[in-house]
Amino acid sequence: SIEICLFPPCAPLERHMHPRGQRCSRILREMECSLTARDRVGLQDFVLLDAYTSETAFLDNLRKRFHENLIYTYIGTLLVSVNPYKELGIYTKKQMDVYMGVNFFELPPHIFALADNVYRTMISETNNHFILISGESGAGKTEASKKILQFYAVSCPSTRLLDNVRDRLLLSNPVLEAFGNAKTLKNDNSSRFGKYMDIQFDHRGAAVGGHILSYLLEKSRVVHQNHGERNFHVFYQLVEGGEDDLLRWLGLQRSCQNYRCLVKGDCAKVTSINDKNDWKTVRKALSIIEFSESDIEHLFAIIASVLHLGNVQFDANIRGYASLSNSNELHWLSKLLGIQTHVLQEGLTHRKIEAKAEEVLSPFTTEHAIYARDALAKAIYGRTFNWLVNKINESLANKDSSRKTVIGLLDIYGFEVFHVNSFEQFCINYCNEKLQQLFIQLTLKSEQEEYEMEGIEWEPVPYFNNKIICDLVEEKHRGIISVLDEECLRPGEATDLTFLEKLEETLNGHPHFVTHKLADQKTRKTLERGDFRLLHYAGEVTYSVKGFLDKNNDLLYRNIKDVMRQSQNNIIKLCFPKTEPDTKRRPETVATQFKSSLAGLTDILMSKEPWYVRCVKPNSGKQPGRFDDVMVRHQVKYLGLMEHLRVRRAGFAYRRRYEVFLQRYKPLCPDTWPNWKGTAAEGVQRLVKHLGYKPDEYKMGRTKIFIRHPRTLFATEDAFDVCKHQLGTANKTPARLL
Ligand code: AD9
Ligand code: MG
Repeated sequence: SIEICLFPPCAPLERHMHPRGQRCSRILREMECSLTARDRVGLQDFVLLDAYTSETAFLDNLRKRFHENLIYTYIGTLLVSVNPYKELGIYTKKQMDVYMGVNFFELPPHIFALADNVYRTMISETNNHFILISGESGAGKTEASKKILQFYAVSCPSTRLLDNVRDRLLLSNPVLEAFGNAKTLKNDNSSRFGKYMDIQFDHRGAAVGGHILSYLLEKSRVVHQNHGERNFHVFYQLVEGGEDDLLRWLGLQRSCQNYRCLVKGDCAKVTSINDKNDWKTVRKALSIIEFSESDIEHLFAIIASVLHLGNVQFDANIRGYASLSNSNELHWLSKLLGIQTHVLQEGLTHRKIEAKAEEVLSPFTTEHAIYARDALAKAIYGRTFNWLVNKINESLANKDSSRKTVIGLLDIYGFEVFHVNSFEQFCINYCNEKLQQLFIQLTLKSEQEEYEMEGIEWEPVPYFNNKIICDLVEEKHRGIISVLDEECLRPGEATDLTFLEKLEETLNGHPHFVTHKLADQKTRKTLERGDFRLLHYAGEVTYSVKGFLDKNNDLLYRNIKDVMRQSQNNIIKLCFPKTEPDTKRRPETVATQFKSSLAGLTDILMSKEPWYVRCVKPNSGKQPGRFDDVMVRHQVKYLGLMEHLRVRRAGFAYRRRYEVFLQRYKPLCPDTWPNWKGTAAEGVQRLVKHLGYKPDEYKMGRTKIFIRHPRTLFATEDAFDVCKHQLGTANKTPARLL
């Protein structure tokens, strides 16, 4: 079988293929082989693409590589990754070793190369970095972030003490995925929360701690799942994998079919998921992250109580009010939450209202009771999730106060469009708009700065700026969130439909907003009356306004909170503290909280050096080997990859620090080989003169050489290939060969 040559001195731009197990013999003839391979496996850096403005050429290169199982390609230092939907065996310890400490462009593109480069830059420049991983749902963001973390876990220096930190960092993943990921129609392991993780390193480069920030968990999934989707993994894991004794203690039966909130989407079993094994992993991880046995018990009790709560049903009594149909669930809820039965029962069927100076109990209708039950289930789960993140953070916290540098990993839910889209998709897609905006600001800004800093003339590249869509969502007074919040302030009067009307009034004529009423005749046919459509950077999404007000308010009746405060369950006690902020003051709405947390995230990221992984989904069927041209072309467009490439190529395809360039190519010139005594810039000047670079082919910046065309570099590389071979066999002054 054939493998790509990984022999270090082999051509760094494109490795040739040779029989597995055979070492590269580095003979001249192989240069031809290398060139054919280049043809077959495509270019590993789009910057080297001659037809760099052609989307078709871009796509051809990506496809060619994909079919050779080469899922990674660079645009300069940006990594494009195409989800292979199969195991490629490229993440082994051996592969990690290959990439450790090797120059970025020396080896074929890989997520490990990026991780290694970020790490080494952080060490050498002692500054903070972040890796922004983006792409639509199912494109491979979470997998990429896990690979990066695994790479650091293996490659960073470690001691026995640090091994603990390393294990906890790694094991926080299965735990958070169990509680925060779920099967959706787009992805069997879809992240339903946003995650930003700082990995902290000490001055020796050892990973000494970490911190996780989580963003808006899609809580509604606890009580409702669309057809073909599941609740959060942890529920299925517990029911399928929990030990008999544990299930007995929790009052659970070993069948997901018994729990209403697990079967709404009618797909409790997923072939790609082994809930039983995953349970074992999570169970073990919790112990290693140092959750106490009592915390673990209380945590399991909460998961079980959400399942029981989902089975609570109500009947209407003769006066039409809700009463519990069955006392069995109540019994278990009471036991697991440590709340007296009658208190729980009252909380689930009544609300307290203030009438004059008194508080009176007002019974719920069944419909109201179901609403309150679901709100409680969501609140319990959502707050427990936050508790979990805090607890993991405690365990990852580094006690030592010495100066640390960090690498932040951002893995957020990807852009998603379903048949019906609601408030959750609105928030998720808004988040993706914000990240795209950040990407645009940072890439264009940094590129411009680089040219300026190096004193190189720069030509701006036109691109679509999605700021207009971010503003449409978040602008004060006239943005969608503002209008929504205003409607939420009119309880009793406002409805989802009045919200839509307000939107129509405020946003009439906006180029990225359309509704049935505002649309032209042709578009109108594609919209329902209760819909609004946003023209996102990544495509059109039609949102149904149904539920927007409720979900944005996310209200939990005060008396049910009081009930929860009586709980003997330690976690619930912390989640429903006695001294919750003033209940009279209106809490911030969900969308507004999300907006502020994203603004906070932007600030965090802006203070660090950015790196990018752009993930591409090759087909919508989760199939290996299928590259859907239309779908990929669309992503290449909206991810702004062509613009990014154009910006990178604006004038110069390739740039390298003088020291690095000289170090690599110095054998090509008798003046610089074996050692150059002057400055690196002078050495490079001497070198390129010797190589016969024409004046318009390159520019000397302050710290880097900029090369206009890839072919110049190819020629240098080819010369270098020959020279290395000659050096290896004859040890002669290589320059004679030129
Ligand atoms: V979402 O926005 O959270 O819904 P992600 O995170 O972008 O989405 P994820 O990383 O979960 O997608 O990848 C989806 C699935 O694709 C994984 O469960 C794997 O089965 C598959 N995948 C992704 N990347 C790779 C890879 N590098 N190698 C093999 C992969 N399989
Ligand atoms: Mg994910």
